[in-house]
Amino acid sequence: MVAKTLIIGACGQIGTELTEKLRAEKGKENVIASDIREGSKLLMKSGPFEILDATNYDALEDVIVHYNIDEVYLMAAMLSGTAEKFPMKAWDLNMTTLFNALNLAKDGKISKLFWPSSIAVFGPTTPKENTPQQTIMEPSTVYGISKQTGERWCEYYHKRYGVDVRSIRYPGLISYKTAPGGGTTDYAIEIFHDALKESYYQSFLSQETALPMMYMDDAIKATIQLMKTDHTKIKIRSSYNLGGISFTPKELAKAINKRIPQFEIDYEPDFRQAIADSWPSSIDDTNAQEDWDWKHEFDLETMVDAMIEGIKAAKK
Ligand code: AKB
Repeated sequence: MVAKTLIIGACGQIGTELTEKLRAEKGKENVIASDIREGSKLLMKSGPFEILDATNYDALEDVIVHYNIDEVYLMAAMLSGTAEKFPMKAWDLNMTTLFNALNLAKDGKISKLFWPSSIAVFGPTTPKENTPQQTIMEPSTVYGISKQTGERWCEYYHKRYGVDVRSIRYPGLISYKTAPGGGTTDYAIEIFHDALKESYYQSFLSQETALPMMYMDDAIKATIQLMKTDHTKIKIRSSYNLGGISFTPKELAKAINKRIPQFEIDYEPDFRQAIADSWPSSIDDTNAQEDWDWKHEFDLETMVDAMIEGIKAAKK
């Protein structure tokens, strides 16, 4: 029998594409999408959908029992930019949903849990280039603090209760199917939409701000690959570093200029500059490569092509 999957936060940037991919792989009736509010009609019609507030333990348990769920992808979170505006709300959402899922796993209600961490777990005292898996971690953002704390709890629940929890420290994720929600790396998505619409973009990060990034197809591939890996191979139960591409707004603008020659960019850094300055500029993901054969496919040029083609095709 195919294991039934629940995706929490299915209408978000990662959740939408993850739901689509898992439904294609496992059959639509085996993948239950859920979110606190309705999302795209396409996603809601392509299989079972539940309105679910995952901070509510009983409501989450009801859905899990009702559908006989085996594995959960907990993709609901408040991202870095928004979390700085609503610190307590972000802490509550990011931690309560994680504890609810970890406790349901501990009580045997589900057998496997995916929880996303982020490069935000690192801070200004972390080595910036090729940041290792294990290093100084003093995050200075609300979002980063919640992700680092979450990682410690994931490892604790695995060691103490045997919970099969798996996690990735996502870099900035670049996609065109769903708008991102309140992150610092969102400029790398907005730039494409504005370039195609008005040949101009005002960046909220400075031109030399290098950040680790990844095209969504690679991120979805990594997530599903990690969940399919035999549990004996998973050596890290906090969260795996994941590399991908690293570029600055200036380098991205140059790559877009090759395809849209009239495109122009200005730089007007806002409060998100301080967040970006506290994060690594590139990531060492040797552990993911060694433990579960991770390898990314998209580089800067192929990602730019995919974004421009994707946005154009979606408009037709
Ligand atoms: C954000 O910018 O907050 C996210 C992240 C790096 O986790 N995209």
